[in-house]
Amino acid sequence: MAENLTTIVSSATQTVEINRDCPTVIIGERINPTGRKAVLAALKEGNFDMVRKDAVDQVAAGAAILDVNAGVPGADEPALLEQVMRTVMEVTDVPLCIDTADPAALAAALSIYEGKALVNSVNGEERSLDTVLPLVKEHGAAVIGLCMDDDGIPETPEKRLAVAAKIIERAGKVGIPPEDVIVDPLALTMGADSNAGRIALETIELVVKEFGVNVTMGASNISFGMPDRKYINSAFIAMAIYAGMTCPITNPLVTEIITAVLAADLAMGRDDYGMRWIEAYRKRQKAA
Ligand code: THG
Repeated sequence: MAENLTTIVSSATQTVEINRDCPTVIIGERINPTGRKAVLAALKEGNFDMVRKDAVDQVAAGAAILDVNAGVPGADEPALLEQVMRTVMEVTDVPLCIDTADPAALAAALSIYEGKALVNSVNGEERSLDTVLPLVKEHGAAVIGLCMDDDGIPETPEKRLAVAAKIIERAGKVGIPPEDVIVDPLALTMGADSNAGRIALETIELVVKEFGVNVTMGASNISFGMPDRKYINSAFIAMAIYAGMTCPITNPLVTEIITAVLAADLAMGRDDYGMRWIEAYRKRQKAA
């Protein structure tokens, strides 16, 4: 069993610690035109009101980090990502998770960021390792490593573990320590493969046992195409926390999800005297 590693990410004014002894760190997913049509439409019109609202609301609901994605087809992604990040940083103080597949956008984003960012993401493809890891090292950031490589997304937990091992090793070669690599086992859609959830959960267990690194996941991918997704997502997120996931990328505005995370932390002994649970309960009472 590997030692539990701690990942630190920060903004100019806040530091977030990610570790299996700490409460689960929620990375708010909502600032993402790829996943959300309304955000896409607003950004296409140069309207950042929704970005501001999603930033403020997610932090109020319990996000400790905000994922920021500006993937608008046809747009100048480096410029747009910078603009979206500046907008978010004007209205919140939390650290950011820079979500882009464009190396130029990543470089631009890192160069304006104050603090230790979380880069989303690198994967096991040679091209990705060669372009992303040096940028992560240069800026002293942390990075999410996706369990996929030039052959695609492996079908078995063992093969996904092997991709995680490769990413951690290659990160080490450029001077990025394992605590700065957060592994994403990749949650695929259960609608396409009924084993998708189990494979992700088993991958988490293997990765934690072998490397002790922190683990993230776009946990809501699992329920695409299913009705009543929030119930699936909340059950799955609690199971993934038990398996060792420490920082899910999810939507904290969904009551079922945030309560599942808080309940899982309570059950895992990460909420002394249930203070966080009670505080969240009071907040819901007040809002009702
Ligand atoms: N791993 C990592 N990063 C990721 C993902 C992952 N980043 C993107 C994605 N997956 C996680 N982010 C989102 C963002 C928004 C939504 C889902 C995942 C979302 N989807 C609406 C839905 O599911 O109903 C779309 C509806 C709409 O169009 O508004 O909100 O796996 N490392």
